[in-house]
Amino acid sequence: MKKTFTLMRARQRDRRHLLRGAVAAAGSALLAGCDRLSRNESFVATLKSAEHLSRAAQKLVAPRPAMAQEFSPADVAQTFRGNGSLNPGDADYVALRDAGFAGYKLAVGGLVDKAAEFTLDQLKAMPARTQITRHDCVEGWSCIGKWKGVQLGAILDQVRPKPEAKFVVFRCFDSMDGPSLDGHDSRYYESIDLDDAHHVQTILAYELNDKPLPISNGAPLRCRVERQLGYKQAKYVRAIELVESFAQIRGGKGGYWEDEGYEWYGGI
Ligand SMILES: Nc1nc2c(c(=O)[nH]1)N[C@H]1C(S)=C(S)[C@@H](COP(=O)(O)O)O[C@H]1N2
Ligand SMILES: [Mo]
Repeated sequence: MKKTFTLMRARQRDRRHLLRGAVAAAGSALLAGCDRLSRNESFVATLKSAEHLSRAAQKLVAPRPAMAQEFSPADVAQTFRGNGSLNPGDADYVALRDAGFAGYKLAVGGLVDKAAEFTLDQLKAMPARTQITRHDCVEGWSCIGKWKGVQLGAILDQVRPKPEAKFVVFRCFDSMDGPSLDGHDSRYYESIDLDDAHHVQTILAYELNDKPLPISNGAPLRCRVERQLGYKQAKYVRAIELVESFAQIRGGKGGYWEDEGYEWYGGI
């Protein structure tokens, strides 16, 4: 048992090394833009293999309180690429968007002592965190952006999750099969555990590169959970729900892409 454990740890260390090596080899100049890294095949391959690092493995190689790397303003890409939904056509979203998101409210509920709603102004009045980080999409591209938002932990402190709450589920506006006429729910959703929810770099961002979050990047509010891959970064967040398990939600795997076969823990 001990031997297997050590071997496993050594392999995981190698993998992390590979990933770090590929990033270092790409050089910080190359990191400044999107797409450029995707031309580096070994980087893409290691990125894809990183998706399979289990949560336990990631905990071994880097304890979760560890910070994701933060970059300098010079590293920020001119334009942050958009991916997945870029402008939801769902009626409730369109109505909010057309009113400049003035009527937006983030609903936070589920297994909490004190369910609450937050307007954008209320969220912006809370202490803000700004961070320059690299977004890594499994499709093989990366992009560095400067995000500003409120820590998810601060919101949780206000609603007070019940002891049995284990996960935070993000409910998004955008239907992945297009707006539904028959009640079929294909809206994007995601989930993270409470460790990641309380991580200092886990924020609900309302600004990207010193401007209001663009629609293509998830306006008015999107999650940044910096130690995980792109698909975990829920855009167009409509509501947050504290749950004990996500087995009863949709496909039961904890997220739109997870239901399609992606790993629930998209660690990098
Ligand atoms: N609501 C929602 N969130 C989403 C997606 C989406 O289609 N809808 N795509 C995910 C994927 S795969 C990526 S890579 C990032 C893209 O974020 P960006 O558009 O800001 O680049 O958002 C993630 N979050
Ligand atoms: Mo992605």
